[in-house]
Amino acid sequence: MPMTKEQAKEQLKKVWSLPKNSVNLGTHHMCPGCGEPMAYRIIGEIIEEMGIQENLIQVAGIGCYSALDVMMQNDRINALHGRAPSVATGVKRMLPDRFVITIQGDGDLVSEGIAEAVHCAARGENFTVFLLNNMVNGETGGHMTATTMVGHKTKSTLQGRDAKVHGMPIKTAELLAQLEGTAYSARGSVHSPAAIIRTKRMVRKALHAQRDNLGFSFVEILTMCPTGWFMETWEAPQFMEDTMTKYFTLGEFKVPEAVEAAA
Ligand SMILES: Cc1ncc(C[n+]2csc(CCOP(=O)(O)OP(=O)(O)O)c2C)c(N)n1
Ligand code: SF4
Ligand SMILES: [Mg+2]
Repeated sequence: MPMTKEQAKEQLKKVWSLPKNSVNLGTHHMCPGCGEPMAYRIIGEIIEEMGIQENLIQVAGIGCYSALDVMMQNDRINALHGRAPSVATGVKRMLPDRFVITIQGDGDLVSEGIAEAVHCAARGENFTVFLLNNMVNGETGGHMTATTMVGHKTKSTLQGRDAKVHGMPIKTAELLAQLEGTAYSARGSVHSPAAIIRTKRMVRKALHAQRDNLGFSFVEILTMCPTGWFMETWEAPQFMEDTMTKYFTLGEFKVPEAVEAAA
């Protein structure tokens, strides 16, 4: 049965009601069609749902998304490019009763800082890393990162990434799932309502894993960067559906029973 006008109004109210206590996304300065604000909103909604914003320390990476950090209603430390997981290790070890998260881009975490994430996962550090993967160094002009797909055009690969010259991209969620200290590893996306709902579940499970001291938890979130991809805003989600998610498969790569039970 089609929705009544009243039901549609109620649905829209829900869509437009932003989390109030955890993240204030009222206005921001990102490009139209950027996926990063949606990723922040998802993280903020779960922080709010768990009521942990006053007991959470975010270690921030450096990228376009850094402009959104000031809108997070939680304590925050800015780390050097790629070094957030090491800073988070120190914070969590000193303050084990706090929730500790990092939010990092692919240029930050994968190109420059993959060693940090790998060692933290191997050690089973009990915090949560969120990777916003848009396949470019967005903030510095849209050049290739270690996650750029083969054939994808960026400012430094105008003919598309060439595997012979640039090597193959890194699939971070699969990589970190291999390590014994990793409790949870998954990849979500913000390119469609269904993907957003699924990603929210992943973010919840990752933070529940941390709450229950299960070890390192990780969620990679694919985000649109129409500016860096030389695309119109409306083309980017379709590109993700047709191409990007075919290479970067969405799903969970490590979910021990304890995490499943905790969520
Ligand atoms: C050690 C170091 N190297 C390089 C930079 C320059 N830099 C700042 S932001 C950035 C790009 C970040 O890209 P990403 O993490 O993917 O985030 P996005 O902008 O795509 O959201 C780079 C290379 C830096 N600040 N510090
Ligand atoms: S350059 Fe890309 S990542 Fe940066 S704000 Fe614009 S769309 Fe978002
Ligand atoms: Mg990026």
